[in-house]
Amino acid sequence: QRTKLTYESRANLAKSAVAKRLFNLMASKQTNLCLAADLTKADDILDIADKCGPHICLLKTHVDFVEDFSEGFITNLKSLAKRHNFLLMEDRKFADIGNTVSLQYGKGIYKISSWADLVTAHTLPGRSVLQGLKAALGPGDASKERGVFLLAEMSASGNLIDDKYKENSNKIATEGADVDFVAGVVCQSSKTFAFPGLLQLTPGVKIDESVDKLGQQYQTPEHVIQERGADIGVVGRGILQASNVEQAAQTYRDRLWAAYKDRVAK
Ligand code: 5BU
Repeated sequence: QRTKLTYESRANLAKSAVAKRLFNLMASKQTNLCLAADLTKADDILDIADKCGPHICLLKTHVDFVEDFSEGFITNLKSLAKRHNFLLMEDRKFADIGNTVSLQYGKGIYKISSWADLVTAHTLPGRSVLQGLKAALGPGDASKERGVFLLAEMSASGNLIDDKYKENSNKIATEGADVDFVAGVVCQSSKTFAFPGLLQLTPGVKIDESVDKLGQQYQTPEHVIQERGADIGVVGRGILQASNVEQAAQTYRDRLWAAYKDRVAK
């Protein structure tokens, strides 16, 4: 069973080079916390990345709501990622035809493929979404340094994803010529996929409060790791709105990691 294996043993099973890197980073840094840095000012994102950097394996962005985006912001974010040893994920949720996602990934103001180690994509368009994203990287080995998390479930209440969609998403993640480009799956349940070389990323994590006003549904760190099979827990407002963000990051890190240690020990 996937959830019983350690991150270091699963690194050897990963087909994606970025997934392998992330599994190893998590094991050596002892963290399975992803920070959702959902702030609208570049300096505020850099500040929180610096404060929480020592506690996270991954920093997740939504660059399209950063009001003062610049190349300098990306340069600084990349240097923080290097200094504190975490990867960058742009949660772009690509969902168009191959040619369009290729342009959205590689071009425009954000040039996402030039800096984001990982991106997210919907499986709604089918396999061509992977082919399109890969095409933005050009020929050669560039895709080895980049990876995609495919969405198989969402934490929003009333979302339209059903069992058939989940099953087909899982097939796209595990079968076919582009599986070396898939680092993991964004989902809410361990039953969504079985392959241990993929990472399960689960958003909707908070110590208290079970919902927000706009349909977000939360689970505790222990619940997502032990009952829902998450490998990485995504925390945004649970940390961002704390009076001491550094301390909150430490708390989430400790609780997510302890839950993982418990899971593999049982
Ligand atoms: P929160 O502040 O912890 O609720 O932020 C959660 C983040 O995860 C936010 O950036 C969302 O865009 C993201 N997310 C999510 O909440 N639920 C999902 O199913 C997916 C992404 Br996919």
